[in-house]
Amino acid sequence: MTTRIPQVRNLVTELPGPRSAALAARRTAAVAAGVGSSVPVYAADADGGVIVDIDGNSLIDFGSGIAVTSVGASDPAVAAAVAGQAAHFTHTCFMVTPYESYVAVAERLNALTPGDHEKRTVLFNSGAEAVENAIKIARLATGRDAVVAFDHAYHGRTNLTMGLTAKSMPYKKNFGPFAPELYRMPASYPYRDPAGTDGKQAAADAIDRIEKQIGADSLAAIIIEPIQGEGGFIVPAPGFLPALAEWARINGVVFIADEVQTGFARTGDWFACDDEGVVPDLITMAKGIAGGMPLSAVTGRADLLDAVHPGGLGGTYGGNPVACAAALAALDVMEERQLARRAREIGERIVTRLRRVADETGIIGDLRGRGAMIAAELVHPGTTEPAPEYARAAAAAALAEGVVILTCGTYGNVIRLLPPLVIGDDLLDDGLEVLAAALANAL
Ligand code: PLZ
Repeated sequence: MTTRIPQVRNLVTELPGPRSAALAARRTAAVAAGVGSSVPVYAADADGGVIVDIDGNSLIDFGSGIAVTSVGASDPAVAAAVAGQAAHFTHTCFMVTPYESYVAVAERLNALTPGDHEKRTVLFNSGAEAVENAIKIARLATGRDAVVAFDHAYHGRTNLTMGLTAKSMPYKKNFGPFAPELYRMPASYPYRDPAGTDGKQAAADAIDRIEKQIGADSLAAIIIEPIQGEGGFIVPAPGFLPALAEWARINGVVFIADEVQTGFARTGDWFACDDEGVVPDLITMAKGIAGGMPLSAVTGRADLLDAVHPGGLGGTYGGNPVACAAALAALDVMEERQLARRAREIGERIVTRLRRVADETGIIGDLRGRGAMIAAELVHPGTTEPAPEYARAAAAAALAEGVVILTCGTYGNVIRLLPPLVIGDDLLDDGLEVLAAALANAL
């Protein structure tokens, strides 16, 4: 693999360096305090598995901008597609003067997503917008109102999606009131919930509650992340998703898989649903779809999407032509470089290294995930008591050594790894050594 930027970790200042520190001061005076940043260094360049900051430090990227830059942050084919499209037209609005790339992206998504039934696609800008629209479509198509989401869920920050998101701080607190007819059900969280280790039983419990508290004939949709992302990379027990999907099918409830974080080769398949052969009625996608350009999509059953009256779906920027060009290029890169297979190799390397850390330190209560979406849930040794302070300390220590690590989890105690799928083994191993030492020192 050729990269523009040398694929090495190299610190030339303390972090943050002087230029980043100066920008932080400007930022405080200009940018709303409500927007946080995990890392206090400012980016100048990024390529492959490396982010270069404005002080000249080269950091290893284990976050991909929250699972976005799977093909790298400046893949040459994506960059050329963006520049090529921008040189012709940056925007016309698909609702005014349509263009081919939107149609081509829809064709690609219809073919790539699970199931060989007739499908349609509609494009938007953000993950939250895709989720909002999936719910709109499900409600219109079923004529029902209620929507079920799950414990530990994350679906976005707009009003409807905030309501679907489980965690109060920082996402929801004091931002209400939230939309009505949203119901929350227990998820399958095998590590924390013994009942959740039997996927079929966990689904039966959720279904029983749905039937008692809502009634199937009032329920428009069930929305679920096949692996819960922000909630802590929670992989449901086998059988949970298929049982929910099957119940939804029998009861005319729209089963929506939110694959915004799990999609596009990240988990070692095109989509996380592929693992158990689950075929959602609708699937929401964003993040990895377009090599870093803002684009999102709802793809699903043609009868559901085509139930909406002409003009009922849209938005000024949805399916922007520059983003569509980037998506077509990024999808080619994923196919040509077999990034789904690479995701599995990356995951195995990560798990092998972190398994040793688990044995040596006792602070990893659960090591889980799939493909290049791996997390370590940190606990006080010998207990299952969440240790968010270890997660914070380990992420900070790794950053000080030049490795960007994200945390997540309902309890804030999860270290998550989402490296670009184009990262090389040497860089990956170097980053893992840094993380291993940071975890060992967190105790
Ligand atoms: N659905 C499953 O993971 C976004 C959010 C980070 P947007 N996750 C990262 C943050 O703190 O804002 C996400 C997701 C799932 C929906 C979304 C929302 O996607 O593109 O951020 O709107």
